[in-house]
Amino acid sequence: MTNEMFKKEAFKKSVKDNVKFLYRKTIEEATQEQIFQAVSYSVKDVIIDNWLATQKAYDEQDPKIVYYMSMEFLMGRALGNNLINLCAYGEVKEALEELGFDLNCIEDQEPDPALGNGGLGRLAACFLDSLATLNYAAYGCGIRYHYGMFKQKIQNGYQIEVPDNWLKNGYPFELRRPEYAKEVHFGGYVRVEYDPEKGGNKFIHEGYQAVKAIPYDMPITGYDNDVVNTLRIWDAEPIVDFELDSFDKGDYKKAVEQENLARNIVEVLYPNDNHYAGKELRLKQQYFFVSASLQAAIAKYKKKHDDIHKLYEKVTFQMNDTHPTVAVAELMRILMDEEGLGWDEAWEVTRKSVAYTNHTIMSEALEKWPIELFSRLLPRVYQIIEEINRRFILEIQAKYPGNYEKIKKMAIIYDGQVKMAHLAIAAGYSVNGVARLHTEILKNQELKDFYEMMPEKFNNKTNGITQRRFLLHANPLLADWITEHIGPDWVTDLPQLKKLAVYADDEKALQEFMNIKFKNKERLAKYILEHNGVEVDPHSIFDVQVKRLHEYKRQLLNILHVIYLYNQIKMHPEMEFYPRTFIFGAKASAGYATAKKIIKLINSVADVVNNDTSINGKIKVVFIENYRVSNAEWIFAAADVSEQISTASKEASGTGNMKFMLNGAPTLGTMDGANVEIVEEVGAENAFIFGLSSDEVINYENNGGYDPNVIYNTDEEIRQVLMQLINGTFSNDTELFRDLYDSLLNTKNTDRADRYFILADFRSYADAQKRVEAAYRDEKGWAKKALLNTACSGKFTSDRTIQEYVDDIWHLDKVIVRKK
Ligand code: GPV
Repeated sequence: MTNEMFKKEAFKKSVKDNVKFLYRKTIEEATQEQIFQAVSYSVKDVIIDNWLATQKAYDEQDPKIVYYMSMEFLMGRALGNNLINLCAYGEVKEALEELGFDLNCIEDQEPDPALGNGGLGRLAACFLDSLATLNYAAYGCGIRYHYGMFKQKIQNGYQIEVPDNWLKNGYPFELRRPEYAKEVHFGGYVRVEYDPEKGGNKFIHEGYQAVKAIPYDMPITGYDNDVVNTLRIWDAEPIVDFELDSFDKGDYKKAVEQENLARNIVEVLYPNDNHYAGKELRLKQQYFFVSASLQAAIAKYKKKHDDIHKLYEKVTFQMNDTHPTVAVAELMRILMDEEGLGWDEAWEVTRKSVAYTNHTIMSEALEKWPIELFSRLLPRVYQIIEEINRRFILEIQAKYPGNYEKIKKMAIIYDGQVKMAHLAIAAGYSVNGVARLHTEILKNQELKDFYEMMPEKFNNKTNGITQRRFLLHANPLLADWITEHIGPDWVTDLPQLKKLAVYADDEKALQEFMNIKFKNKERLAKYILEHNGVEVDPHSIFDVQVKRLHEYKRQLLNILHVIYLYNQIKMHPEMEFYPRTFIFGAKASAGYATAKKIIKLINSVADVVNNDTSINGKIKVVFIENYRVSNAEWIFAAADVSEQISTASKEASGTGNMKFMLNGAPTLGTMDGANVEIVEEVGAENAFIFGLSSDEVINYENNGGYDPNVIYNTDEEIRQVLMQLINGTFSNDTELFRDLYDSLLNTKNTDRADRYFILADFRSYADAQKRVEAAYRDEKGWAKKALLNTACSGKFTSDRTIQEYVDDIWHLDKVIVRKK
């Protein structure tokens, strides 16, 4: 049911009024960007009504609220998504057409808010969409970075990072809320004082630097239910503008420091994915948004409730990885120092209020802060962690008397470091992994000791994605086709897609399904031509790997295999080969040299292969610049093959895998993360699985690795590929890819050769790729596989994931919003 506002004439008038009001221009004079702003304000008008109605409903019904605490929210563009969720996309498109504008182009004016790196941040965004759609009261809590994920340019094959000033023209979908500002304190010292009233000690934090946290709210619209939740991201401002006063008092230095702190703290998102860098500013960011968010949550609770002991009945905090886990100690601090609770009371409330999600087993991602840094920056919070640690060690000792190994492995503070995951697990009432296999590895390997001590906390929540963005908005042709065949309910009930399975042998349906895929491939081909200057043939197989660049994700395996195919075609020009377009898209963390070198290699291989006329265009390699949410939507819709080829055990879940599946691309992958569950849903015959199992990988790792040189010495074709990295085939500089070559064969720069089992899996991968080609030649057979992938993707909606969080962890109440 659409709002009156979206009736064409009313909407057109509203847009015209906004253009006049905002820019003193007529529609004819306005730029596309100005039209985008005007349209967004018209849409925001409607949203604000729903926002108010939602707040009112929450006030009246007093539901339990989840606060999803995350350093990252990779929202993607809001305009199109809001129109989709308000069920007004079609009407607005038509209204704009009548004004002479193309909604797609207007959407394209919006900066892509990239306040996240990759999967973890995008998951947070999908969760907010599902929470609103399922009528649950939720806040996203995060940081309003002035610069989000950098913009990637490719120059001469190298990644160049360009700052992404997403706020440059003002962002229409945010609302500054200065009335909810909070103060956050850093540094200083703790003074202990006897408090006769309490009959105990009082801890007073003094000499700190203060920063003002100002919330900006972004609306999160539910699908067709009038719910509008809030993503609250915090900006920092100096407490006082520069004061001569403090100069006189000799506090000049401090006044300047305080101002700099405010300026620096929210400046930029750390571009690390699955990697901990240990920077002090990062810990400042964490504490900054966690403290502000907790203060706001408690203030909101206290408006309606007077017993702080029962906070957990109405409030729950989900910690998205260890990044916000300082929340455990900060909540203790607020409860004790500000609310006056004793330790045991505060601990009971805290332990019932916080829950933790683990997103990786990669050891380099584990956050461990040096005591020195931590205690200097957050002296009172550190004191509290020491006490939590002391008591936790007593518990370990009580359970395992005399077993000092356990303490060494499980303590929160050990070896001069504060281990954030241990803090989260010791305090949290729930610890979850993000796919079944990942959770099993946590329980049996990485967090085994914790699992044995407190098995009741551990649970799995397999990730999901929102079909509203990744099908309804991303792939309108397929969305319409699905609705024609099974009705529209899949938009909020994705398992309905199963009904498509009856068309798996229906030639007409299969033909239509593949025609849509072809149109989406044409759309992507056009994008690639415009943005990369490379011509690709939509009749070729679109074989796609898009995700962050990381060694464990093995883009290197993919490109080495491309080299191998290229060699085969050159050696046997008569060989049958179905034309293939290998599409890559990936950002590398700015400081991750190996990852950047792999980008260069992909582009160098592309240069050679794409320009070698002797192979008749049978292989094309494309590196899509600046992969992000907005172009991802087009890429998923156009993919034939979904590359999910991480070293088994390393990818906690993956979520791109689900987006490909939803759009009808079979998985070519290892038995890793959620791939396992994808294969379970769609059937092994509709996927292409290869490689070592996670058990095999872990087994090798526990026994010192394996020897890739055996493969190198016995497999001539693999050896040839590796030699080509250092013999000038892809670069005149034979040293350029030497490090990549070395990383595969010797221990020069690492402790283990081929850490990610690329050579071990190479043959098995090449074989799976052969099976892909054979399957694709069978047109009907392939169409059936593609369609069944869509049909079987129902499990992977984030609606399901969120409902599981609600049922097993959060226990929220549904809220109905009715507007007058
Ligand atoms: I830790 N993930 C991420 O994107 N960034 C991180 O810093 C960490 C984890 C990802 C995992 O790598 C994916 O496997 C997973 O699907 C995603 O988090 C969401 O759970």
